[in-house]
Amino acid sequence: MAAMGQYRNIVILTGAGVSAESGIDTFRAGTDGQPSLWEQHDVEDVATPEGFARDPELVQRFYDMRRAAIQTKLPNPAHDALARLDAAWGGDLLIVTQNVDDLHERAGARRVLHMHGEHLKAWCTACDVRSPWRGSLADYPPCPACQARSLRPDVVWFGEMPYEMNRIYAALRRADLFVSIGTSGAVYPAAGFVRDARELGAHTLELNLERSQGSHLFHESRLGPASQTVPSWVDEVLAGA
Ligand code: BV8
Repeated sequence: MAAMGQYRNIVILTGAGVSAESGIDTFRAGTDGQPSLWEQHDVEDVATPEGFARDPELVQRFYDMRRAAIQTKLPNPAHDALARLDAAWGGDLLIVTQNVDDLHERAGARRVLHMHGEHLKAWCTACDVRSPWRGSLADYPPCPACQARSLRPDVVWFGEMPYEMNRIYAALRRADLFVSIGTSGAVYPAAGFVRDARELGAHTLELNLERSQGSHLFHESRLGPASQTVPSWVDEVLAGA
């Protein structure tokens, strides 16, 4: 097992920036000029229950397009490094991801929690069962469990409760290191975790392409692309730095 330097229990929060170099669009345009999701779609229309009730076809197509797109992408060195850390780390480690892609898992990470749901799952609003799903939902296929044509993306929209909040706060209470990677710090409650971790005594580190809305809350911020900053940080922490 890895040398255990000054840290034992780690919570890592990831956002769209960790998947950007895999070719998955982030939500908010950064300075890198990449297209961003919320520039092309109004959040209210495609990422809220109200938007889904108003125009379900629009929302289903928005998620169908993204669900198909992620299946053509590959993990990048940031995902690979986090998987390597997960495999080697003897203490507690939890990767809390805001992302709905499966690139952490495809890189080999095991201790992953999708607080905003997953593209590759469908949630039946008739029987509440969640099923693995890779295809389209816009043509209203039957739920594998109850056959009702009531499937929606298993994704947490604005105004909906993120998943496993108790498990996340329990991990934050035990953490002595909190690392935030590739997130703008724009959306709560995820954006508040750094404040919670800090108040609970953890060291807080941000790895991001540019300063985020929460940068001032971190003990330390390292700027650069995740494919570079994450592997070098993982090497450091495995060396017991
Ligand atoms: C809730 C899934 C109650 C869907 C998403 C007023 C004040 C405070 C809060 C609120 C408020 N009004 C409303 C709220 C609550 C609301 C909220 O926070 N709104 C914001 C807009 C103010 N939140 C909610 O509704 C949440 N639910 O609050 O329930 C509750 C409260 C407490 C406890 C329990 C329950 C639910 C929000 C979930 C919405 N769903 N995603 C989908 O994917 O389609 S949100 C989505 O945007 C992401 O999941 C993520 O959470 C969020 C932010 O995105 P990021 O991942 O940060 O991506 P972004 O593009 O913004 O930034 C990318 C970053 O990466 C940038 O900083 C960039 O510089 C960097 N980067 C880019 N390239 C690279 C890079 N970094 C490194 N390397 C690179 N190569």
